[in-house]
Amino acid sequence: MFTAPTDAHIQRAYEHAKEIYAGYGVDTEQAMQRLATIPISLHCWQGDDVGGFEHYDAASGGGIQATGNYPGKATTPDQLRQDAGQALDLIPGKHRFNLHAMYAETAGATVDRDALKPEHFENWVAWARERELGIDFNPTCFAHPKADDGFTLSHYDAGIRKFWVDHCIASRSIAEAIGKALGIPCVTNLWVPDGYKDTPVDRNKSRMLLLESLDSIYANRSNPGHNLDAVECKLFGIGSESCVIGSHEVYMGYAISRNLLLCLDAGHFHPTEVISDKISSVLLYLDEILLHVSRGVRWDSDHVIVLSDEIRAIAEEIVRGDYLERVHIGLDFFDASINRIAAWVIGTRVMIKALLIALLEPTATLREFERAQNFTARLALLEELKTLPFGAVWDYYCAQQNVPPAGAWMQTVQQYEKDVLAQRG
Ligand code: RNT
Ligand code: ZN
Repeated sequence: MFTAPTDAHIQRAYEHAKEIYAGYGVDTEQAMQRLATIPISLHCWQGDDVGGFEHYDAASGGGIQATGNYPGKATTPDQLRQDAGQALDLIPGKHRFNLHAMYAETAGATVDRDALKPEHFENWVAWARERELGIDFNPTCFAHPKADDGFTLSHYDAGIRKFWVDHCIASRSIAEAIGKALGIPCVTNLWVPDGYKDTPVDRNKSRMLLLESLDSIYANRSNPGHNLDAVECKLFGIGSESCVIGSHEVYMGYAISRNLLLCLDAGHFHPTEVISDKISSVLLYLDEILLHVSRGVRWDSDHVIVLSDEIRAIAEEIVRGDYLERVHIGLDFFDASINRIAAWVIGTRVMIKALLIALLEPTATLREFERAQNFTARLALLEELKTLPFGAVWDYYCAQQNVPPAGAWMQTVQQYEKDVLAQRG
């Protein structure tokens, strides 16, 4: 079923593909070289269904929900690292790992979120250093008793607001320490679930409270060499259908006025709105942005990404706009109904593949057509490009990066499932 093509086969197919692309003026070698420099941030939470290692009796998961019960979920930090390590071994290139505060290691002690310290992430840093990974970070403002009514930074109770402000400040300090230790800046993304299930009468007050909390959190600026701060908006969530306090407009204005990064999550807008169209818009005003690449099916369902038109369009926008240095690419999907390691591998390989396809595009030619208003030629060429043999270049790239090509990686995942996942209680 999942057979590996031979090296000779990969080589032959690549030589053929290289010639075809050269005919379009595209240098496949250059595309692969560029591709190898683009890090993707793998989210730790795909490995355990956004669980974390704390044991709070919390009713609310902040409206984000992994569905499914696939056996073998990681339940300890070591298991999560082992699983993520297996996934990373099957993904070409050097990447990043995205942690949430709820993945702290407190050695059995109860440390509430406002008291978390860099030392609680030491094992993660050691692991990242060993694997040459950058780390990204997120305060966890959900799945906690103090978030059970769905409000955190915009809560009417000043004490609860302070708790979450302190947690976010603690998270930023941890991120700075991590970025400093690794010598690669951490991107710290803030998302809060705050919002109203039913129609509120005072949207303004809640948004003013959020703004006040945010200003306390970001009062001290980070050294950009250690930490970059991003804020993530949302249109609606389960339990916040009528009004999300941190809407797009709230955070767009906030990021611009405070010089922060804006995080665009592919599932956080109206269903026919796409973030591929937003990248060039928001980058008129912001230096850098963060993406949460995800796939909504009918709603913000966080399905594993596939090589869809929109994922390709996101990659094309980044490459065509020459935004690779300004766009941080993070993943944000979670599926508990399939092998979780495969989910990481499939989604991350899709993102890299989409970037490869974008790098193999004869963009200059397309741009000339567009400037000459030759939209017929533009459409014709765009359609022709869709059937060029990028798969052969992809296989060759995987081999070059010492990871299995095509479906061959699934053999490893299936073996790992038998040897490791099936042995977990
Ligand atoms: C929720 C946001 C947020 C989370 C992660 C776990 O709607 O997308 O980014 O998915 O922080
Ligand atoms: Zn997100």
